[in-house]
Amino acid sequence: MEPTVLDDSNLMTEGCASGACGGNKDQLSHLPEEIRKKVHNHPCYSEEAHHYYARMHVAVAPACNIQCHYCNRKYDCANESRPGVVSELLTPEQAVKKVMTVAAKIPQMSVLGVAGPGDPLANPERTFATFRALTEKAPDIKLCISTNGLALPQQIDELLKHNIDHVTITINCIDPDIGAKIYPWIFWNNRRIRGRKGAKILIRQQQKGLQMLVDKGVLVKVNSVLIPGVNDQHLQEVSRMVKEKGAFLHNVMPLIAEAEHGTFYGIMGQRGPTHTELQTLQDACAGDMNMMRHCRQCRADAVGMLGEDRGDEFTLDKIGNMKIDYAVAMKKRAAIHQAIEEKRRLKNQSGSIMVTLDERDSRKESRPILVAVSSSGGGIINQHFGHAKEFLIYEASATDVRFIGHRKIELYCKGIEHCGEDETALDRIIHTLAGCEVVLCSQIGIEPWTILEQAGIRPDGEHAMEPIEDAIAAVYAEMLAQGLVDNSIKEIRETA
Ligand code: CLF
Ligand code: SF4
Repeated sequence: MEPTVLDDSNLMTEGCASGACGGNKDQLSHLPEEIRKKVHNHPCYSEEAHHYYARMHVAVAPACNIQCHYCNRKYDCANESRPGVVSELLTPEQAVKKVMTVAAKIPQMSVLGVAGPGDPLANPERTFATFRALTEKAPDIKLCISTNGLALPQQIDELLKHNIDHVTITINCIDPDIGAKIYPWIFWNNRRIRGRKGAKILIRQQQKGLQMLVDKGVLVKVNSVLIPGVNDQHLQEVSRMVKEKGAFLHNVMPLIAEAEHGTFYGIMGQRGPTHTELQTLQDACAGDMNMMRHCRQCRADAVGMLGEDRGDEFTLDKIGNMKIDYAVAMKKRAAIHQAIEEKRRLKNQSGSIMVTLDERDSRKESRPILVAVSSSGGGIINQHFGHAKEFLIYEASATDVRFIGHRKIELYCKGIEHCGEDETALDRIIHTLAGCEVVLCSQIGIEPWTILEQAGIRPDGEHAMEPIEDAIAAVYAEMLAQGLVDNSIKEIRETA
């Protein structure tokens, strides 16, 4: 048999911009060993794991038992996806074939989730048939679901039969009056129940399901959609409640509402939150709860590292033509997972960034700044400004460098002929980078360099191929030495 060859391409997060965030710190490092084990290779539950492992969703669940004002059935479940039509609805048999194929071709894929396009538990036969087959055929793949929670309590025994360690419940409110503004109706006991009454039942079921899962030792993540003017003042209370009931991670996601998606909110012009509003709320909740900040609002048929979607490579047509030796593929998969773990172990031993930060502990008078980073993965600054589709946003201060989120942008460089011509795109990028004072990238053209500088954002290509957090710490130290991050300077800017 041919030996398994491990090259770094299997271990890198190429194409996964999100793979760069977080460095070797993990927001869950304070948790007990037994919980850390469960999330160790889950890219959504562990920020560190998403540098290395991929997830996939199979779209086996078309129906839904509630209506959310941010969802149109023709589109992906907005709870767990960015809007976009699910390319192919799959039968459980097709889904299993697709999962096995992806497991062979993307060995880093560690988690299979059912997240739509409707609700997995409103389609229990299809969801559980998929899980049953995969438990048998690919026991090393973690199974995961995301649900609105309405049918959760009565499905928990069935869920537990499939060795499911992770469940996401979308909880947008705990007050039925607010719920009535988000959910026009639910379908319950063969009847459509509208308004406050329906919302009250949904909230009760969500909380009951959450409690039952926690009692059974299942890890629960709560997703909440932040809807300005509807639940923005309420989500901190939601965060406190779900923590009290034992959820261990809270993911506050921005509402995506566009008129062309045909959703109620989209058509009525309900806006989504700004980056600052989202971050402020996440920070406010973080006092009480572990927050997820690396969510990419995946499609219900997403495949690959978070932040990338390789679904097009695995359509039914294409997988039908792929010849795979599963025995060989599964061995290679195991070897790659082992190599990933060794790489993580070595990286976690280094801890160089904290030494640098400890040395700067005394400089408390300086103010924090936001830094945008262009990276194609692997935790390093390795992407040209013009090739970025999103920037990773970090907050640097005298005592810490922390990942706080990502901002999607439109590609600045659209090919050799057009590279550098699109000033409108650059204007929009500058708008998206509001609040950031530095952009770190591997290279940048002179034109965008000049325009960014004019906009008050300092472009920096000096740290190409360096670990992100080390580079940010170095840039911050330099700005500190130059007197650019004094509190007094901020006051002057704010007054101006
Ligand atoms: Fe899928 Fe969700 Fe499981 Fe992850 S997604 S079912 S927990 S495997 Fe992850 Fe995607 Fe965010 Fe969801 S990044 S949208 S949180
Ligand atoms: Fe859409 Fe998901 Fe809400 Fe159902 S639960 S209406 S599929 S967003």
